[in-house]
Amino acid sequence: MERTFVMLKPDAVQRGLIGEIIGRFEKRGLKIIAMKMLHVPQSLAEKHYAVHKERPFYPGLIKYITSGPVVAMVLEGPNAIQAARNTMGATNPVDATPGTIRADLGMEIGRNLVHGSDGPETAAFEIGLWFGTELQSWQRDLDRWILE
Ligand code: D4T
Repeated sequence: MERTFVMLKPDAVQRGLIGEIIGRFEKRGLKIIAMKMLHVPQSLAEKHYAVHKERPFYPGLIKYITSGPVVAMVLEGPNAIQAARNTMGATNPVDATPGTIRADLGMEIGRNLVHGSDGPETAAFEIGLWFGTELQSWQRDLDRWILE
């Protein structure tokens, strides 16, 4: 079992797409084991996007992510990191495959609706940063019909 961090960005919340987007992860079979809505403090945004600090888009990215509430969650499942990223689609919605969240609902990279961890180390870092270490999974009775 793998865990990944996923965040619905402020455009997803403002556009009333929380249910639509979470529904796609949930229906696919990724299990939500933690979730919260919050206004991202500047300090958390800077820690989350520290790897992009020197990039030209960094100031706009921080402004965007702190511009309104987000919905942060931890998803669990086999290959959860890749499964979530494939459900989201390419970073730039114009390159994303139809059927993915970003292709179906987005237009530009600076409003790409959703974030998902890009690897096991990033996932561990981001889950710790946003939720701490005390996460508990739960038994889903449907699992035997979703997972072999
Ligand atoms: P996130 O981190 O939001 O899930 O996106 P990705 O993992 O798919 O992509 P990323 O880390 O390369 O980019 C982080 C974030 O920065 C925005 N961005 C990125 C941007 O506004 N302009 C750019 O040129 C790039 C490369 C979008 C996602």
